[in-house]
Amino acid sequence: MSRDWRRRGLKIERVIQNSMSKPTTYRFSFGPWNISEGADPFGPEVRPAFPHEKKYALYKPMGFDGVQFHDDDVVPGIDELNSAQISKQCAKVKKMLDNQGLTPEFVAPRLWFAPQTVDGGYTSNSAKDRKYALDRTLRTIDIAREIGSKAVVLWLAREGSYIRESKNARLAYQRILETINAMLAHDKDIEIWIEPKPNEPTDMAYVPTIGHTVALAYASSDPKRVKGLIETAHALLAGLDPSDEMAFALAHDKLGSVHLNDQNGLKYDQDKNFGAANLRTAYNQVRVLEEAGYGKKGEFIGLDVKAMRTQKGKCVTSHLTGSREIFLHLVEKVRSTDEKLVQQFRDARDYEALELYILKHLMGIK
Ligand code: 3MF
Ligand code: MG
Repeated sequence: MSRDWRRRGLKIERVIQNSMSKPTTYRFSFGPWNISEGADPFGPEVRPAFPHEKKYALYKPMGFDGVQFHDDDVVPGIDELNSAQISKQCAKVKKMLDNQGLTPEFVAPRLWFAPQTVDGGYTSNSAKDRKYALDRTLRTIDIAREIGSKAVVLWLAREGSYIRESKNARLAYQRILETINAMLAHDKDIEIWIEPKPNEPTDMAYVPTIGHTVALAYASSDPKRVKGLIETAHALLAGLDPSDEMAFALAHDKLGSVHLNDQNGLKYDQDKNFGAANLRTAYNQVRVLEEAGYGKKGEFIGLDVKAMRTQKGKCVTSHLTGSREIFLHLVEKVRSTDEKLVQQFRDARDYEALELYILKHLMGIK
């Protein structure tokens, strides 16, 4: 184990050196749900509907190359269709992606809408509902393969509890692990990226942080194929620093993707524009990604940002292009950070001077 860690340490140093020599060209992705009509739990849509199929033509002109899907974004009405019908729809989506020159980054089973998932899928107390969740997940893997995607994302929305006494938490972890192993056995190439979130819609989720995700990965039957997807807002809701969460995943070679956005304090999941609540936290996320060479193996910079309800338009996209723009500006800020100076301040343990330097650098003050 300790030798393994030494090797990993050396590898991290090599990655740091590599990433300094060849700048990464970042590729961006988002899911069609990011372009919404503005409904929230307190009111209906405020903008005219924009058809799902038309959204894909917007990606490239907006500077995005990757599409994130839910299973029913690819195959609407999935529960009513047989496997031949599902395959036919997948072929149609694949052709559309090929025509547009887009990459399907991942497919995620939407296990929080159907009546069978009211109390969770994999961790439901009902064997019948657990079977529904597993069947739908295995079908999601098939869909991912058919449209040419190498990963399935598990946002474990309702795998948690509203009251602690309602489920056996130890059994719940076992059931999540069994599901992961069944997925790995179903397909020998697919990667599983777990997206942790501490709460909402449940009171407490069973996989709230990247630490839980990484533990599940190592406990699984094929740890190399189980990784995490870190969302800024989810880490902040857990009271953690998103850049440290990313660094932890990267140290284990387990950052499959990211959902960059922002969050203003401990409240509902806001999915604000990247950098909108805390520019310094955003800078540090970019710094960690850049330093690790994230993106060099084709990983995407995924965004999960919500358009403001107040925004007018038939199809609103400026929250996405704006977040992408801020990310790229922060890449420049990271690349122009005087790392020699940072090292001098570290050596002298003068963190007051280091902090002032970083703040002035972010403000563009020499
Ligand atoms: C939930 C989320 C979701 C997931 C998406 C993919 C709306 O808080 O962040 O985005 O990322 O459903 O599983
Ligand atoms: Mg998300």
